[in-house]
Order: sequence, then C-alpha cells, then structure tokens
Amino acid sequence: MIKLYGFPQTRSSRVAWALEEAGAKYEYELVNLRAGEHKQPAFLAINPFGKIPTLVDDGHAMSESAAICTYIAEKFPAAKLIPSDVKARAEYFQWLFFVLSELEVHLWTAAKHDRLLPEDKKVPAVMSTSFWEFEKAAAVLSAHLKDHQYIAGDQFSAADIVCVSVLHWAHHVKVNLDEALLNYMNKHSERPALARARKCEADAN
Ligand SMILES: N[C@@H](CCC(=O)N[C@@H](CS)C(=O)NCC(=O)O)C(=O)O
Repeated sequence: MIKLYGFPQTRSSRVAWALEEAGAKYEYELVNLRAGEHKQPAFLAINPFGKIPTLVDDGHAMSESAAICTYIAEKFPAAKLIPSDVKARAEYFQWLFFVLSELEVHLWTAAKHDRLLPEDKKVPAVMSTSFWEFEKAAAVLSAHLKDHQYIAGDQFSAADIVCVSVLHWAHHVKVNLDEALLNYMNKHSERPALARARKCEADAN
C-alpha cells in the first residue's frame, strides 16, 4: 500500500505525477502546510524532517522528491521511467542531479529570501544572484534540449518529471524561460498523467 503525503503545487506534485505515470495505486493524504500540519507530532512521527513529499510504501517511509520519483520508476519497471542500461542510467542521474543542484537550488534560495526565512535572516539581494545563477544553468539545459526531446536518453523518464516540475516553478515565479525550455515544458505538460495528478491534488484539497 502506497501513501503519498503532500500538498498541492509543491514538490509532492512531481511524486503524484510519477505515481500516475507508473499506473500505481496510491492514497493521497493532504498535509496542510499553511496550517503547519507538517510540524505536528503526528506527521513528525512519519517523517522527522517535517517535509513533504513523504512516501510510505508498506511501512517504509521515504523523503526527497527526486529519490522518491526514482524509487517509483524502479518499483514499476513496466512504465519505463528509468533506463535499464547502465550508461543510460548514468545519464539519467547526471541530469537529475543537475536539475536539483544547478537549477532548483536557486529557485529555493530565492523563495527563502523572498518569503520563507525569518525577517532577520532575509538578504533580499541574494534573490537577483539566485535568478542569475538559475539562468546560467538554464542556458546549458536549453542548449541540450534543442536537439533532445527528453532530458536523458530517448524516452520520457522520471528525470523529465522532476525537470518539468522545476520549470513550472520557474515559470510561476516569472523567471524568463527561452523558447526551447518553454517548448519542452509545454509539450510534457500535456501528458494525461500530469492532469490526473493535478486532479488528485485538487480533490484532496
Ligand atoms: N529536497 C526536498 C525538499 C522538500 C521540501 O522542502 N518540501 C517543502 C514543500 S515543497 C516543505 O515541506 N516545506 C515545509 C518546510 O520546509 O517547513 C525534496 O525535494 O523533497
């Protein structure tokens, strides 16, 4: 039995998308971040980090959205969300880690200095540096996507799910995305599994 603890339009959205792509049966449990439910003892007993997404599969709890998406890809091999060849897997991990450590981190840093940190910890000037760093890394991704349909290898994978969700985030905070990035994001956003994941989140809310 798989249970996803999440909240709409957060990093748990990418996990719901992966579960839908995999055709997995799962329960979605809303953790209301606005009400602080993620810091309550009931949720901390499941995930001491107090973060979503958290996935529990037959009593085994896990966190870190990209790791969870990869777990889903491996648990449901028929969905082919991760390559089986070792060199193709290396490419999958290369791009997945790139997306997290060269792209998403800058959006997260900017969000913290914009809204999330205590007032005395915010350094507003960091935001423009973060977006500048994001754009430098995004240019590398864009050059790669000019002649690749997918971020790694020749088929859609969980690395595309994570990458597209990071681009959704960038688009939402009005970071300028060039044509190659927008085309890639828009094309994969049409996947029916994403629509099902969004419906699941909306129904739970
Ligand atoms: N690196 C983690 C980040 C998880 C994370 O920070 N999730 C946010 C929602 S997108 C959260 O739970 N925030 C609540 C908090 O940090 O207090 C991942 O990719 O899963």
